[in-house]
Amino acid sequence: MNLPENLPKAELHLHIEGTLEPELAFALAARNGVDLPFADTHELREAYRFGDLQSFLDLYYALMAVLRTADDFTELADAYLARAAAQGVRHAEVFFDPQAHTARGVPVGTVVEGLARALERAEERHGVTTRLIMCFLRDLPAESAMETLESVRPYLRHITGVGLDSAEVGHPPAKFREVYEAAGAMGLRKVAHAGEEGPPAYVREALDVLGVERVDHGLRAMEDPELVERLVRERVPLTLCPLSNVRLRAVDVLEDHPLRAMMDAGLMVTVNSDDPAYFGGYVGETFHAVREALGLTPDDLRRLARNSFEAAFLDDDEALRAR
Ligand code: ES4
Ligand code: ZN
Repeated sequence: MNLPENLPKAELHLHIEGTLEPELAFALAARNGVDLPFADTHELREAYRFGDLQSFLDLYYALMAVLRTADDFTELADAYLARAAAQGVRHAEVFFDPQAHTARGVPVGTVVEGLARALERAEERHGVTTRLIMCFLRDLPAESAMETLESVRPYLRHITGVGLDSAEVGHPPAKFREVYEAAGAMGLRKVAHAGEEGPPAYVREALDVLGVERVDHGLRAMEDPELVERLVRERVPLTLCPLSNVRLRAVDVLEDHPLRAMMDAGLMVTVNSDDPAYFGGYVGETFHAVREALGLTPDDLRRLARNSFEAAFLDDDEALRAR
């Protein structure tokens, strides 16, 4: 069906580990002999009542224990790409968290090669072009991020950029100044989560200290009119994740989400799913939900889709072909 929410679009804020559905988690647990602290998928879904970012992250890191082999990562990414393609995604920029896996004894090469296998065949299989972005866990020391960056040198052909995620408050972007400088010197593009739970100052720092080209979330920028003006003037893309913001209690209900106000302010915003297995919807469902809750028009949805291709790490001719 040609629903307005299924129009061609790019997804720019998607954690591949956040696409781990309960059914796949249990299948991989059985295959890999991993014990999950939940009896079944129903009991696991019952645990998806989050109070804030940290309560989500605790479950997100715990469930990753089932991801062990390159095939596991390939299967995970393939399942996401198939679902995304069915909802109109033509281009996906996929985040992964190398440190969450190396800390469990899974080599970074296993993760990258497993994901890359799925991503590289996605254009042929699903009609989706892809990029891979490695995120540093900001609640770990900057030294660990630097070691992680060094460790992917053999796999750089698979990796387009770096990002920054996990627990935001107390871990300002400036903590990673040197890591981002080194990433830039390696030819990597730069994004960072900022202004999800953290203050507007973190958004400024991500721009000024890290030199990011896009801001992931950026929700709390709305508290600072001068910052909004700058983001508009510089056309800095913000990758919003409205369902995530509701589930992690950054906004009370979707009807209160500032997406519409941000569009009206002239901000370059995109709509994304973040961790769709946990937050109640992939990008098609997300477009549908914001359309209903905020009364977005077909024109608004087309603008969001256009923004997503403009903000993507694609050349102009690639972006045109993807649309
Ligand atoms: C995340 Cl929603 C969110 N925020 C920060 N870090 C994350 N990692 C995965 N999902
Ligand atoms: Zn995120």
